[in-house]
Amino acid sequence: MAGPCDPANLAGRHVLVIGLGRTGSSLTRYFTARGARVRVCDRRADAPLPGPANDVVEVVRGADGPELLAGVDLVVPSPGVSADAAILVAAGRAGIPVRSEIEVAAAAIDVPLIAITGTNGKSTTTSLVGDMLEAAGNKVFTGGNLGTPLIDAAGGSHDVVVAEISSFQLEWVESFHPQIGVLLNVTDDHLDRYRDRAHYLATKARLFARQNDGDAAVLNRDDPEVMSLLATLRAGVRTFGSAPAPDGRTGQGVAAHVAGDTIVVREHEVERVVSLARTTLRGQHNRENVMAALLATRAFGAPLEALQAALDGFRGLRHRLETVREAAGVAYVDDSKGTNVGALLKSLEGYRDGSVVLIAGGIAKGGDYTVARELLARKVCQLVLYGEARGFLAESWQGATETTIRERFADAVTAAIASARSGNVVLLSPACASMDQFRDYAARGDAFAAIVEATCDDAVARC
Ligand code: UMA
Repeated sequence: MAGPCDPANLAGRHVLVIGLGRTGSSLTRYFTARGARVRVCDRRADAPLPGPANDVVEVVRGADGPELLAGVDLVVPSPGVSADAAILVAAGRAGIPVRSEIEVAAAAIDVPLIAITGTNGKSTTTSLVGDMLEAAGNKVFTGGNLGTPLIDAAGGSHDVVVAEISSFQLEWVESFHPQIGVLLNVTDDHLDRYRDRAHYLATKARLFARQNDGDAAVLNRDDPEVMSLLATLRAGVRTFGSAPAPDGRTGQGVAAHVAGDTIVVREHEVERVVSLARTTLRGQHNRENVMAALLATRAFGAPLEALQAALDGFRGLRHRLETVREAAGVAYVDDSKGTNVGALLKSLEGYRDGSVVLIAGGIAKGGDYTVARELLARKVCQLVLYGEARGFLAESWQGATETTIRERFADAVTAAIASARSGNVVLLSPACASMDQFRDYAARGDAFAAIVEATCDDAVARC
């Protein structure tokens, strides 16, 4: 039965798109190209226009209230719009279908879709899967929450689509159906938007809801919350973990584990080995990302040699433990994309005890930040807190280590640089969202790099 997003039935429909960010602009292009009339709104009066004015697009800026539902027969919110926004509640009451952008996109994508979610590591894993499938000779669209909206894959000539999927994007899906789904891990995040952790996990689990026994679900065996979904899945399950899988926990007999400097992928009776010797991806969390990528790409049928070559050539992501400068024995590392406490834990684990000057702060995401206290005490010699969450973080981590507090980000970075000694790492791993002082995490990471560059250049010039 054709759903409200069926691309063949869009001509003449009246669609309301909420949000004029990346998602809203791409959706507006997509719908108008298929003959729909679009009203696109944004609560910000200065939101960017989606393109030149024309007859089929009505742009409303400075409003996102229920009055905009008049005459509309489909609503597509941007991921940043919360499900309890008045306009979405009113749409529900009026019986107007609400669908997320990924649902609209998936209805128009007619090649295999690999969807990757989890609290942390999904951008790295998505990029790695994209690179691996390209190395295997495929034309690949790699995007989604990573940056390029999934809807941009519609109508393209790809062999396969690889998408990072956030919980926000899974809020309004009914028939979203990836052939290969990956759930990396679940830790506290976005608890300012979900009732509790169970609600957050249930939202992530919607990734698998439409899968059937011809599909693959890739799960982290070491994460009990991820594994709690096992009984609900219809897809063939493939798991990864730090130790070999005990019998009976791997579904179809396909699993991966770490063995020294290698990953062993066991496919029924056959074991294949992938070397980690040449990869720049460090730390246990990256081993998990690599195992997930290997299982997803093997489920797609990619040959091992191509996967190894892509892994060896993969250089990691911007703002994800990215070393932006090394000077006077100090490394400056931008992990601005680490916007929750789980990401902070994973990043800190990779460093020597007592070596880290940590910059954290921004807007806290809810949840329990005290879980980081013990690791902070061990790894961090100087903690510099900034932004809206500075008081909350200082309280959560009280007594863990020497702490400096600044309101402005730039002042925090300057204080961190001043306190660093040879052998230290100045690490921006904020554990919080950036939007109190920046457009997004990338702008925060760029600001960090710019201050580091200017300060180090200045120091060199003074010598
Ligand atoms: N807006 C309203 N009303 C609201 C809420 C927002 O009008 O109630 C407007 C805002 O004023 C703004 C626009 O909506 O102008 C922005 O929409 P958006 O926040 O959804 O941003 P997009 O530019 O469309 O980016 C989104 C994702 N953003 C979020 O999920 C918050 C991007 O993920 C994603 O890369 C992009 O779609 C393409 O898929 C970013 C992110 O932070 C990286 N994601 C979260 C995360 O990774 O933790 C989930």
